Amino acid sequence: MNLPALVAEGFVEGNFLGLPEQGGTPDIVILQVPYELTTSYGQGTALGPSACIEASGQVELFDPIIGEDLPAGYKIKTVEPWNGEGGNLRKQLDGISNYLTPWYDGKTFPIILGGEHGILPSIVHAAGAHPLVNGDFSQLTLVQIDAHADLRQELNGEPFSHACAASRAMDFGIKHLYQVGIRAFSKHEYQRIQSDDDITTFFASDIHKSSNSSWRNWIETLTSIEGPVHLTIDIDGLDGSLVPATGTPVPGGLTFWQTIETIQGLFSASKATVISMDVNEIVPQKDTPLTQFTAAMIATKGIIHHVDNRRNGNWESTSEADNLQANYVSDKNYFEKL
Ligand SMILES: [Mn+2]
Repeated sequence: MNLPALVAEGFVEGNFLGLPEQGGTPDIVILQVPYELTTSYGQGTALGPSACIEASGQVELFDPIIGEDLPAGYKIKTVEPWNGEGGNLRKQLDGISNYLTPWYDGKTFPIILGGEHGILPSIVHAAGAHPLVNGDFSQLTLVQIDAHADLRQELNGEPFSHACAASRAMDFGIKHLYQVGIRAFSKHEYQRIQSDDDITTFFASDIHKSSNSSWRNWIETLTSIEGPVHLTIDIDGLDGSLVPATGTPVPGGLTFWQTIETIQGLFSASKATVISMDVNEIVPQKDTPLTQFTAAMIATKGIIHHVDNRRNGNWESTSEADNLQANYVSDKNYFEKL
């Protein structure tokens, strides 16, 4: 990539948006999980997080939603990437979870860059440490933007494949799974979507019909969510033309603005607290940085709306964090024991 055209004074290479470090407890952390083990088609998700951070140097710091440049008085920290330790898949999943867990203290908003979607079970496990979840996963809602339902029980014998990410998240007994953009799924996944009361899916084929109200229903559904929420964005949920380098680009997905409206709708839900988000399946595009730049813009929108939530008092967990977190200690070897 060429030198950033928007280089601001104090631009720090390797930091998200080039923002310099500040001392003290960060308000927002950018976490990098360059994990790639089971990706079935394309390759390169391990290089995705760093490519996204490099591309973020081109993203504008100003957004009219908060009316000023980021960091807008908040501390945004880019954390060293997960080191890849493990030895086998389940130990790696534990390693990822242990890398993420300290940031789920209710004081900091984690934005996780992946890496293949197989990291989702580790994220959900780590989210158990958040004061609003406090080990009770039935409090936690998951909102998923994706092309694929990710509801397979296993793929090629592997239950922790990226194709099973949502299934493994459901295994924690979460409150509800909302999906949008879904357009690639097996017969079994379709049947589960139809029959499981804990799953609500908005198919891409419906949201793009100009004659029906599916899209408005989706946004209204988001604004009615209550309690702690994790937002997981598989960038292949966007139309393949926006993210052509991702592992499995699929035509007919969300437009960029539908993705932004989804983020906006969820963060503005008055009874929900978005405790974290991830942007995954990022693969560096060689000929143009479009794929990683799209991911960087989406992650930046998450920062903007989180800042907006803090200003509007919709980040309620902080005052309770010290009392509640002591009650629950997450198992550092959870996946290994499964
Ligand atoms: Mn996925």
